[in-house]
Amino acid sequence: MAAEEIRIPDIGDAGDVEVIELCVAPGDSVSVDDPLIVIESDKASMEVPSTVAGTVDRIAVAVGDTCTEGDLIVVVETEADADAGGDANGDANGDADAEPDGESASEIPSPSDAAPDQASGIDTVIEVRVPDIGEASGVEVIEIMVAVGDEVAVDDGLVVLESDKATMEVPSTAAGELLSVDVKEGESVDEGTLVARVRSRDAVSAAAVPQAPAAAGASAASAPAASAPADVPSPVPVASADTPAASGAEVYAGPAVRKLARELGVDLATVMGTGDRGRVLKEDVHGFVKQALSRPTAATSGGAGIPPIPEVDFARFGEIETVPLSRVMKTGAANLHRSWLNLPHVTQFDDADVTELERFRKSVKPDAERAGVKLTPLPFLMKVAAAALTAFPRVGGAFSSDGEHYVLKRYCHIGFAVDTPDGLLVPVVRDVDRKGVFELAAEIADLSERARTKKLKPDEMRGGCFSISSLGGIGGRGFTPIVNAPEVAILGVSRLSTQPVWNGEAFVPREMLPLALSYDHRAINGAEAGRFLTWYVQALSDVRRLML
Ligand code: CAO
Repeated sequence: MAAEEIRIPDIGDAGDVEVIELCVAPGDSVSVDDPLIVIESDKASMEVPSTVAGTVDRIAVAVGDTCTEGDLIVVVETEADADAGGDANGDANGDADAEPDGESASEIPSPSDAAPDQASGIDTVIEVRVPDIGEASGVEVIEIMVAVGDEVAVDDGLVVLESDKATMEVPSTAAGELLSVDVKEGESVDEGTLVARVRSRDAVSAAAVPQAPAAAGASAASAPAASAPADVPSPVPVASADTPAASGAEVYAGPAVRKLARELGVDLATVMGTGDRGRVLKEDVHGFVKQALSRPTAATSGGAGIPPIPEVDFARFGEIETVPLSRVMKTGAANLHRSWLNLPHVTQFDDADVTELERFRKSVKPDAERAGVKLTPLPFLMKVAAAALTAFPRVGGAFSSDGEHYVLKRYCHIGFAVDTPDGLLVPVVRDVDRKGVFELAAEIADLSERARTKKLKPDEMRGGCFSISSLGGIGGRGFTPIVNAPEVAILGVSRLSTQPVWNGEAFVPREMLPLALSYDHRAINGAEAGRFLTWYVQALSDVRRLML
């Protein structure tokens, strides 16, 4: 028997980390790579796996403790001879001879454990690895954007990764010839996984992890195990599910809990966390499953007791083609369904007379063009919505999931639906109340362009108080949008048209904009929604009212 001390491994530049979960208890049997504890930094949470097999003798940390690299966390009794464990200090000092080495103690592979460089002369081979991808792990490679032999520039996308919550490109950290692509489509990768190798003649980018030419024997173990992912630029998240309710991204849970939820098919966003600051614990996931299983089920029912739509073999009726849905589309569909089922939706309609506003918009379009922005009605609709939300703060608030309280927000962030080839995305414009219309137009153009080219960051799709879905550029006379929960209301905008309007004496041609306000009837009642929409319509009809 030998007592092996397991310590916090190299965690790059993460600095102090908090212990947020203990995965084992004294007396538990553990195998190599079994998670012992979960630690969390500002950027990510990660499991610290056991580097040996044996029985947990002692746990040296508690939930909430702050630790750093090299701190003792667990003592494991092993059958092996004490020496066999080598450096049982988690190899914080980089002793590569030790059997349970520093790298295996970290879930993040060393950035420089590379194959020998084939380059000669002054060539440098740069390894491009999966950078810090937040809490996402086991993300799928959905697209290889380059081929061996390609010339790539710094920041050129090499591969596209997709997690539950986002799609992101991994950019090249060096310019040069692509020597290898080390991942395949469909493969699951984590932070630190080698993506590609680039032969670079340029100076090595600070972000890159160079493999020195002919540096045979260079100690791989001497490279900080987690520093490369922390050093390399963040991947460019390019799309994210339009996330109405708490998305997986917003759920506060450690990787072990996320893994358990994945295994059990539980959507973490629907689990109420009972841990500190609402953290979802394993017990919460188990309790959720237990409760779901004990619910009465009807043999003829689908989810929520709704009769399922029958499976049909369409091929019986003619030739068909099955097209896989993108992850964004799937997540979006689930979120829309969840909002539709959870929120009692009511939709209220009105037409705004935007004749004067349109005249004004057209008159300032040349100014906008000179300022480099295209001025559509949307930034005006957004700006006036911000004023309406200030006048009716409950419409931009949130209804607590326990039905006990209401959240009023002292900020005014408005999302807008963007139709992209990957599915519907809802980027959020921050502080709309504090921005001018030209500034809003520029932001709308930038966010929708980046939504369509997969360059949006997940954070740019969070934090909305209200959403606008504008189909005005496409057409249609009206539609009933689904609330982007946990927001309370969404405005559907259709195509404006010239209508004959009675002014008390005669019918006059006016530019009328059809609007539909869908709202969560639990959060606001019809009268409040009616007042909100009426206020909004009047303000659009005469924006001078905003000065009153
Ligand atoms: N009525 C008439 N014309 C309108 C209009 C309206 N309500 N809104 C916009 N237009 C015009 C614009 O002025 C522009 O005309 P010009 O090209 O002559 O200047 C044209 O329609 C195209 O506008 P746009 O779509 O490029 O720009 P936008 O600011 O109106 O919208 C965006 C941007 C990103 C919201 C839009 O491109 C989009 O993706 N819409 C789809 C949203 C969607 O899918 N919603 C449904 C979600 S399900 O609830």
